[in-house]
Amino acid sequence: MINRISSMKLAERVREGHVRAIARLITRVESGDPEVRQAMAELYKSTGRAHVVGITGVPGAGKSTLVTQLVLEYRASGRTVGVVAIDPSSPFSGGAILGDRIRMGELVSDPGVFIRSMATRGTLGGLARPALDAVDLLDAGGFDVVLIETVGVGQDEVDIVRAAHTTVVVNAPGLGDDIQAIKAGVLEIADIHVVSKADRPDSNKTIQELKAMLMMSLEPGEGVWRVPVVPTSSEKHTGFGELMAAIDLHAEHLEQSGEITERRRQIALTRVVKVAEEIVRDNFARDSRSQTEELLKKVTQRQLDPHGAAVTLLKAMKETIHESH
Ligand SMILES: Nc1nc2c(ncn2[C@@H]2O[C@H](COP(=O)(O)OP(=O)(O)OP(=O)(O)O)[C@@H](O)[C@H]2O)c(=O)[nH]1
Ligand SMILES: [Mg+2]
Repeated sequence: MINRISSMKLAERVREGHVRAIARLITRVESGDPEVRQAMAELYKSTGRAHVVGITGVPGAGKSTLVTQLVLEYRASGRTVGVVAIDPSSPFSGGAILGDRIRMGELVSDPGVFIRSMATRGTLGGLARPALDAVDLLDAGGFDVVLIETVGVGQDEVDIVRAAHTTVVVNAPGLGDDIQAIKAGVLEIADIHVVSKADRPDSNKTIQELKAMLMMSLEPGEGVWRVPVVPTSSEKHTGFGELMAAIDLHAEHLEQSGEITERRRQIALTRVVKVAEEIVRDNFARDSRSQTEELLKKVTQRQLDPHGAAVTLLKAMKETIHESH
């Protein structure tokens, strides 16, 4: 392309808070553009300021609706908000996506809000890297809070919320008898539970069940975070202020207890491992070298065990991984 602006130049603009530059770099990150890596590495130095909130729950739990309402709360409190939504049900791409379409209209024209929907299909490798790169871009761009919406199904999606400071699990009433969070394996990663659609008569049952469940897993002791259950309703416009307050309280708890250090370490670990996994998977996928085929044949014929083959391949890979990967 003629006169294509470099990613480094765009990174500079991101740091100055230009949202167009954020949008363009997210697109490059999504397309796996190798030129963007150096810019992302540079930008990473300017991250670490935003409070990152992961919002997860089963399909249809009410996540997108909740995110929209929460964005409005943050704006009313004077904070800027970036949203990265991994929204498979979204009929849109790269734009506004969330539940409450009419109120979304207000948000789209607000420079204190940036919303990006990311594709779940057609991306090379996993979702985690582009999604977390997008979070970095919003963080470096000066957004106070970054919300990540993902469906709580699948390892990649769970790993994305693991890279958040505060994780909110959304539970909807009437989606089955069991607590969905347990089924989806996200009960224990919740810092805050939301029972959405609290205008529905069956929501009380869900609230009670969740509270009972949390009582059982309660750790004794002072200074331990007590996972709250926050009912919300977008119909009645209730609970979103309480949810924002609970997130703020959790952020405060992390700081005051010193847990933030361990949380940051955990986030760093998740991210490094995710990228390493992706690099390895990528290399395997594109590696048609005869050595791979040779090794696979040996494994099939029981001349070599899978572990031995993996170690051999990883050693060989070391030579071919580029910085810009
Ligand atoms: N009654 C009621 N319905 C709600 C509420 N919040 C969301 N809904 C409805 O629940 C359905 C799912 O809402 P979404 O916000 O799209 O849920 P989601 O979790 O983002 O869904 P996916 O992204 O597809 O996983 C929609 O039909 C919403 O209108 C609420 O507070 N009360
Ligand atoms: Mg959604």
